Amino acid sequence: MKEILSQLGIEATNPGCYDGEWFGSGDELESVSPIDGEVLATVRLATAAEHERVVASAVAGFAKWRDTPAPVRGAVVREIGNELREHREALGRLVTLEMGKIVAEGVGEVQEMIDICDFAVGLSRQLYGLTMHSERPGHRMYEQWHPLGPIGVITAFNFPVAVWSWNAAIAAVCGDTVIWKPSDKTPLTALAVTRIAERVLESHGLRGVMCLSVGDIDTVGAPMVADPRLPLISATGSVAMGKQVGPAVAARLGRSLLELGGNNAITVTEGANLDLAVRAVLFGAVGTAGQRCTSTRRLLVHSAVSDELTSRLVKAYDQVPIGDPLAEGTLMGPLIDGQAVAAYTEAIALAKKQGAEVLCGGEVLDGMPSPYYVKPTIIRARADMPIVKEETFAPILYVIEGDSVEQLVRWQNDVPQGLSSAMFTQDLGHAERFLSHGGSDCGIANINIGTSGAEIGGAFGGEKETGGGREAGSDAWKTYMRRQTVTINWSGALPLAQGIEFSAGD
Ligand code: UN1
Repeated sequence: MKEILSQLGIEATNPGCYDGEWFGSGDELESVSPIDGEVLATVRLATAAEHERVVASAVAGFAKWRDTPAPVRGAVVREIGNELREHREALGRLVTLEMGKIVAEGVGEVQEMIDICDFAVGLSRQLYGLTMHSERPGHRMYEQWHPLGPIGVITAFNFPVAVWSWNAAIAAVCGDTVIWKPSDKTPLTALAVTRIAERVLESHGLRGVMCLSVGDIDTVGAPMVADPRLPLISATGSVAMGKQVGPAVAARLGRSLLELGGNNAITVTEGANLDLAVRAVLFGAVGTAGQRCTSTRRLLVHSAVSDELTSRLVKAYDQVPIGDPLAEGTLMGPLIDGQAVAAYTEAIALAKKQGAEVLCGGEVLDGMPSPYYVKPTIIRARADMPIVKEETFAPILYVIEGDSVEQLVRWQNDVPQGLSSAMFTQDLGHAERFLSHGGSDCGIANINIGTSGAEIGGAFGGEKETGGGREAGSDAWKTYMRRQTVTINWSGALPLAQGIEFSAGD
């Protein structure tokens, strides 16, 4: 543990702010590993004045960064990607230490960072605008994309490093500077990432481009959200958090990019390949201990295959190795903290009260190095039970049986969230219906692939209470830029659009 921390430049006590220099003199925040409850290190939080200094640096940094050519910005991001390659294993293990996901997933998360850096480097030469044909003679129209400004990035504990990179790598090539407020449950991974970026930024003499402000809601979160100098706030977390951030940013007519909760379902039709379905459900529902926003929370299964699929899943669940996420072979580590364990237990109790039946799991494990290890749980439920409409950030899977694919897809959509969805089927008609306008209402819809583990090349995000934001690939970059429509008149006359005549005198 000590070795990983020192390799990544983490000391016993660390300043929580970075703007080109490190500082931080506020309260001390302990980072506790969910693996064994040990304190890994502490961080001195930003005071109000220190947060203000970070914002001022990001504002000043923006004025220079926006004038750096985009491909040159891309070259800086390439170097950050290369630094991440160097530190892939160590950073992945720190993610495991601080967050509790297994090493394969910790390292996989760092791989997502590397991937988005590669994507951003290419993007830096492709920030294309359209040209339009003007209705007026001797006029040219086009649109161009300008950097937007310093942006605020609020991230959650469950993807403590990748979500920053989806925002920061894209923002950087777009010419924006970033202020990062990480989750107070995972500050060390944020420090480690910032130290990695620092080496590159410093070698180019760049200040205020990728900044960090670790602090609480009152000192950092709320001021950031209310700050008119930050034209975009990108926030990942719970629906409850989004319902605070969204209206607060809107109140100043700012732009927000929200990535909130999911209540993702896998629908399995008659004749589906159940071997694939079992593996996808297992990864989606048990992977990351059910703490992805894309985790599979509902299994909507056709009655013709329900018994077989359920019994195969129960068998697979019983064989999941639960324990130290750093150890090879472990598939499920601990939940993040006691609050998460309480949410797990409460959801199961509520489900039982609503008439659901626990098929396996449902218990907190005794005798583990911390009280945060639980059993992955399968619950037979009905679509009309209120509990199945809620996102509980834990490895709980509700199995709901139905008699027609139409009914299953209706149930899939009948929840407040709309992030990820999947159908397992060999029937082209069912697959196409699922992907049609009246099919899945989610931001992500997969066929014969589970709900989690999306690639960075697509735009990531979802609808309804998931918040509507899109980040990472495709044209998600447009949210990070300011679109400008340009019309140039080289005709020597002044014809008005829509054929309006408006002249006086001559
Ligand atoms: C999240 O849980 O906040 O698709 C993000 C996935 C990952 C990202 C999850 N690429 O599961």
